[in-house]
Amino acid sequence: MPEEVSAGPEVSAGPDRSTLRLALVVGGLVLAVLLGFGLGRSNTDGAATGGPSSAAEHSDPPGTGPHNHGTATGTDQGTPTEPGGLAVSSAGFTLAPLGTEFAAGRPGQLRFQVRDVQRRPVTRFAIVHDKPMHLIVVRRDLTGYQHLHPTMAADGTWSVPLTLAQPGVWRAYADFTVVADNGAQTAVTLGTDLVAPGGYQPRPLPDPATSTTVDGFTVAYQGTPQAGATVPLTFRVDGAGGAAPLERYLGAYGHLVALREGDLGYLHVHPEPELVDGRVKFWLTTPGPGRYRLYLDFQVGADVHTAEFTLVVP
Ligand SMILES: [Cu+2]
Repeated sequence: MPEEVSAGPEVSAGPDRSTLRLALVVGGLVLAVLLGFGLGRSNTDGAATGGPSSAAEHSDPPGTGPHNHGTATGTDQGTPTEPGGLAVSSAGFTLAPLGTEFAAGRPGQLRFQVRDVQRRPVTRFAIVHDKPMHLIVVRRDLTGYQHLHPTMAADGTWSVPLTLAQPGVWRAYADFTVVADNGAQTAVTLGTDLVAPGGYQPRPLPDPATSTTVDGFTVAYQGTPQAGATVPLTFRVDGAGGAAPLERYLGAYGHLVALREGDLGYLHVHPEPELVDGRVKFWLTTPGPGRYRLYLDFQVGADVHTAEFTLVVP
């Protein structure tokens, strides 16, 4: 009896302790599950998107979201507005140039691969704006802009003739969309430096303007970019006799690239496929205050011209 009595409190205390233990165990499990879920989710995000800077775009299933050259969309999902092209490796893909040195002013050949996490060259790319690969090259002072379309060999090696006109350090951006075995598409812009040895004479960025002339055309834009926002920009192109007869180029009536001074971040631009009131319309995401250089490619009479603007975002 004493044992039972003494056992009584033990027994009555027993359930409390085991309840407590159970609670701790269950709580621990819940915590572990939550933690695992969180880790799993962030891993998935990292694998699918290459980091927070590009989450929105890469989560867009093919054809469902507006395409954006660069990385993230900033319009509808409240997503990050960070520029692309700042890294040689992102979203599990690495830009691997086969040679980065060019003789200034002499025709050369840029060759590169896009490699996956297993270092295998990627060979499946989606056609975006009429091309599977868009290559932008510009000197680090934002001069010498070129927009090229390399061709890919069966082994995944891309090549394109390239001349770096002046000595200096140049930036090359590979803007592409990889197609995975399951059909999932990942849009990435990777960047790498190229060099042309010699005396580098950097040029100051031209003054800001919303109008410029190129090859006899006057190009002007309307729109007020704001830090951290996506806003419309519309461009009008005039020739000698008024509005120039714009032709489709890369699936739209123009192709716009915007680069940030300082780090040469590659901004996100969404083109509208059709003219709007005779104007070429884009949605531009500017990540923050600063100076930017805009490059508008447009085609008239089967020739492509590039109008450049300096933009200051207060
Ligand atoms: Cu292109």
